[in-house]
Amino acid sequence: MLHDASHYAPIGDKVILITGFDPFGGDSLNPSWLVAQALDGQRIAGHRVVAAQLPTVFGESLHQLRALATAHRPALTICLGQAGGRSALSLERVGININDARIPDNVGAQPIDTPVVPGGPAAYFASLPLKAMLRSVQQAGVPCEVSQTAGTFVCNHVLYGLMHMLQAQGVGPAGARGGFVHVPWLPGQGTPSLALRDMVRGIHAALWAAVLHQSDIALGAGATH
Ligand code: PCA
Repeated sequence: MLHDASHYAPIGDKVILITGFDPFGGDSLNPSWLVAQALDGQRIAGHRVVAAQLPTVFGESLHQLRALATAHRPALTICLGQAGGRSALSLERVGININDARIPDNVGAQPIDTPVVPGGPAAYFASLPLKAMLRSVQQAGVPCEVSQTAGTFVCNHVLYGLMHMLQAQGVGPAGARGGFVHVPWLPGQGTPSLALRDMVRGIHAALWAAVLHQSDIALGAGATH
């Protein structure tokens, strides 16, 4: 974990919190954490990046995210996760209020059709300028897409829980924004894959765009299915 006291924000320094997950499902590494680590401490347009690892565990992942948000009060929170089988960085549009685990999480829990937040709304949109981020990542030469589903495992759980914290519970500073990006496998984990340096370059470009665009641009990136 990199969020020790030395990473706490001095007054006036805005924080970008970027998280990655520990390995899950039999993998020995998780590229989302390698990307987050690579960006830790970087300065982006007057913001400082703080990286932290979340466990691939229902419930506990959100407890830790809440503690991080309370400690660092990030202006921007972007959680990263691995999505094996995808070929591009996937900017997630929406988190839904459901846990439906196809495989057990890292403590063996496998919830089926339970809510992330009992009584919560069906879904929350990410509060990120997705199209501006898409353009920025593509201009950096890294494959990128807008995704309409973050699945129903721990990544969707974290995206929904993050947006519930920000939008319903007011955790963090006023105007704090957040969302989620899935990354492909690394070469050696499976096919298709993306090199770590490309993931890092792409996420860096996405963070730049997110900080610089308070509102989004109009750019077609929808899907028919
Ligand atoms: N990916 C999983 C959970 C942890 C991760 O990196 C998911 O997509 O839900």
